[in-house]
Amino acid sequence: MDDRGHGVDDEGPAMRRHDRDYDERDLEVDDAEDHAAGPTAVAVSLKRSLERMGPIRTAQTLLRLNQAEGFDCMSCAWPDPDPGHRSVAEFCENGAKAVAEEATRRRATPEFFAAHSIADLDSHSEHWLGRQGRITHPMIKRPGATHYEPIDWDEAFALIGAELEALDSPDEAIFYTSGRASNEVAFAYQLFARAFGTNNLPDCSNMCHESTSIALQESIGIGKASVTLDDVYHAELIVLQGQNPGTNHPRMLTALEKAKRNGATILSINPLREAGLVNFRNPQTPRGVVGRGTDLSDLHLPIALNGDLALLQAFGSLLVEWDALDHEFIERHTHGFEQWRHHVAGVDWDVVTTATGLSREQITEAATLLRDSRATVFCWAMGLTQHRNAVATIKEVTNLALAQGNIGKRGAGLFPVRGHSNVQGDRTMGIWERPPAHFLDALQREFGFDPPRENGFDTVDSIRALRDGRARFFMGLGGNFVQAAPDTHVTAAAMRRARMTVQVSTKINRSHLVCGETALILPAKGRTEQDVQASGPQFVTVEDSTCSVHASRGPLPPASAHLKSEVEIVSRIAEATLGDRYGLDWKAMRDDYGVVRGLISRVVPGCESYDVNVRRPGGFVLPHPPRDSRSFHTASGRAEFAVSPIDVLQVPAGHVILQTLRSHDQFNTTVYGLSDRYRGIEGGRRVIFLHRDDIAALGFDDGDLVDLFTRWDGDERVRCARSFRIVEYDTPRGSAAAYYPETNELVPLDSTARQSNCPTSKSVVVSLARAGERSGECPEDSHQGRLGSDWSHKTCPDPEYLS
Ligand SMILES: Nc1nc2c(c(=O)[nH]1)N[C@H]1C(S)=C(S)[C@@H](COP(=O)(O)OP(=O)(O)OC[C@H]3O[C@@H](n4cnc5c(=O)[nH]c(N)nc54)[C@H](O)[C@@H]3O)O[C@H]1N2
Ligand SMILES: Nc1nc2c(c(=O)[nH]1)N[C@H]1C(S)=C(S)[C@@H](COP(=O)(O)OP(=O)(O)OC[C@H]3O[C@@H](n4cnc5c(=O)[nH]c(N)nc54)[C@H](O)[C@@H]3O)O[C@H]1N2
Ligand SMILES: [Mo]
Repeated sequence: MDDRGHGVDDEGPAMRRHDRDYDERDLEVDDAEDHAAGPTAVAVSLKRSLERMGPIRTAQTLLRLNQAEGFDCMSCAWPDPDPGHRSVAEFCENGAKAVAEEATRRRATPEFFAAHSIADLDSHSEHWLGRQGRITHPMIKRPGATHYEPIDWDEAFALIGAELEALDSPDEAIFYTSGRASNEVAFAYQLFARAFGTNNLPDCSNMCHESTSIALQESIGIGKASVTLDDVYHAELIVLQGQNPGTNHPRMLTALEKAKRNGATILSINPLREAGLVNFRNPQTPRGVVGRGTDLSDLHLPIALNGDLALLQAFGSLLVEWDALDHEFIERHTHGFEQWRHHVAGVDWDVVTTATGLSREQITEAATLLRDSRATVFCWAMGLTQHRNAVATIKEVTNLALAQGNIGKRGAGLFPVRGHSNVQGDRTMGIWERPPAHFLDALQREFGFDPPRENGFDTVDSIRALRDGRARFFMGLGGNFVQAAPDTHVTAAAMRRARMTVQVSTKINRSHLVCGETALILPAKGRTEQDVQASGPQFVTVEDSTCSVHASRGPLPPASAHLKSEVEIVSRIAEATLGDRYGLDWKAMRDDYGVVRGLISRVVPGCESYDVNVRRPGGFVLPHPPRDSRSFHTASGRAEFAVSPIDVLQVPAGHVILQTLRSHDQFNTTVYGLSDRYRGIEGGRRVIFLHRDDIAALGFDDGDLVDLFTRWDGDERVRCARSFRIVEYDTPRGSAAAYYPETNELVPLDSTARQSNCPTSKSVVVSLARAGERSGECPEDSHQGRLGSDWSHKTCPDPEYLS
């Protein structure tokens, strides 16, 4: 173990023995599990933590995770119980894995970068890259160089400042954010971008809950959840639609268990019968350890991919027919009800049953649950947001909530469950390519400069701009843009056209290897680490899915003495670019984050006395007019019913719809390991889940190796992803699934949700061919080289899954 920045292999001889690229032929398929968590989850958490962090760091981190005086888990945006009601271990298996990933004792040092060329690194999988440990020094790839080499921080900042100043227009620069960034750095970053002169502030939200934000903003006047955790506990009915809580928000299962004990009914709507929807064995209760746990879903609708809009309209028609409506709420608070009633009353049941793959009886049974509930919470995530018709679908969820008065009352509401731990806070702080006028006005009042008023580039538009040479500078505040974005080859080629790319990161990822002419890696302190600045120890703040804002303080010494905090990095870049333009005092901001919080309190609505409120145990809750007082800041001053035609995704014969989703052993593009335990997949990731009859109809057998192809109307290019093993699975006919990011190649850049421009990662129309049979069909074939080199079969083993 060595924290001073030397490349140390803490995984010991076992790891070294198996440190070869992994062979997907070792992949094992077993039955899917019928419950989530249980003792195995605890065992896996501890095993991973001890392996990566050792016993002392494990204790130092896990006992402070999500505690009032501790640090906020970076794995998801699930809210914490009130300070008095947290358990000693207020974390989940995947939270523990996220902490272990960051607090690992391994280090990627300058010696490591000297020993591995960029091309060599690019030949490895995301999993292997992540295993090389924390980056210890700022690094640069100079034009034409084959390797990264260390660079002085001061020189790095000066280079970036000079590059930015040399652009023809500020709009040639792109400032991306991943949703882990704290409120303090997010505020400083957007202030810098706007003082520099651009609204090009895309973020991961553009690929995530953007459809939600747009839909809710238009329907109820604010793009955020209208519930608190207490509402989940007191709901009569909880609808879980397009979400896999057992893997992606495991602490939600504890809340669902509590709701069930209070008498709630759960309706799950998902093509897959995910383990976390079926049964939860809470490892903190005797029943969860030795008993059979708590059954969660009372009714499961195995809907076909993209069928939700049709389903929700059918629900609406039945509620109207049964007069299961809250007429008083509709009368007092809404607009457009009659048009909606008329529209859903005319719903075509043939279309509904075709689009959903469900029978009229199944749908009617589910609708009775809505009818009989006086307080319903609607939860959703990527299964609803990443489709062409996503915005319409989410407005339809809202229609149902409005029709039954399920907003602004206890136990009821709309609950988009966010992904990244602070993605919601980043938006609140102004990370937004389409900032509202009032936010820009507030910036102008506070700082006295004219912020740019035109909308900037979102994620997809940023790729287009880089591709077309309209942008030349890319900075990523966290994240892994190249691997998270759609249409991998198009994105990679676009990024390679940049004159300079700058990545603020903790670990090596693909976006360091697919980069601009000059590329910088600026290593940052993470959430788990102490942050001491000129005025003393600092903390940062974050906002969860339920608008609750609180502080986070890292317990560990930083991974290397050369790391800087994100606030320091951003403020130093700002200084190097703007000097003291507009009198912005960047030094004061980084010396004391309280100064940034002072600015936030004067600019961001709802954040008055910010620095005081966030210091309270548990923090404070931001205002939400529909939740707090049933007021709706829309154009009409009322909540809006929306009328949307049902559009059903047409799938040509010989094709299926593919959704690209997460395994139980990854955080987005960070692949922790190769175990998707709940779905019975061990030791590999290149699988495609298909219904038994689809496998036969397409002429294959379970276990066959296939290549996946997709063609997009807009261009004639065939996209392909090679070598996926067919796994027979309990998914509806015509609905397939495979892991992200291996399949991002297949998501066409121009295939996005209407209005929100979110890539349609959950509805890609694909055809299959026996592996190698249709070779040479794709201009850039992922088999011969994904991003220029051959890594498609390779991933690094996790020692525990071998032997
Ligand atoms: N451990 C872990 N935690 C995470 C993440 C992670 O990668 N790992 N990622 C974080 C982030 S950024 C996010 S956004 C969230 C993501 O959380 P989720 O949205 O749960 O993530 P996905 O794996 O994309 O799962 C989508 C779910 O929707 C279902 N689904 C897909 N298409 C449809 C459809 O058309 N209709 C319906 N009804 N269901 C559908 C899928 O079967 C799957 O269960 O999790 C966050 N938390
Ligand atoms: N096909 C397909 N594509 C998708 C999705 C999908 O479901 N299907 N989901 C989309 C969604 S919901 C999202 S949110 C995006 C995710 O997009 P991103 O947020 O861009 O990607 P991540 O994989 O979360 O980013 C991981 C990287 O963040 C860096 N990092 C980790 N911690 C820190 C930190 O504390 N500070 C800094 N500076 N860096 C850190 C690490 O270097 C790591 O490599 O992907 C989207 N892409
Ligand atoms: Mo996300």
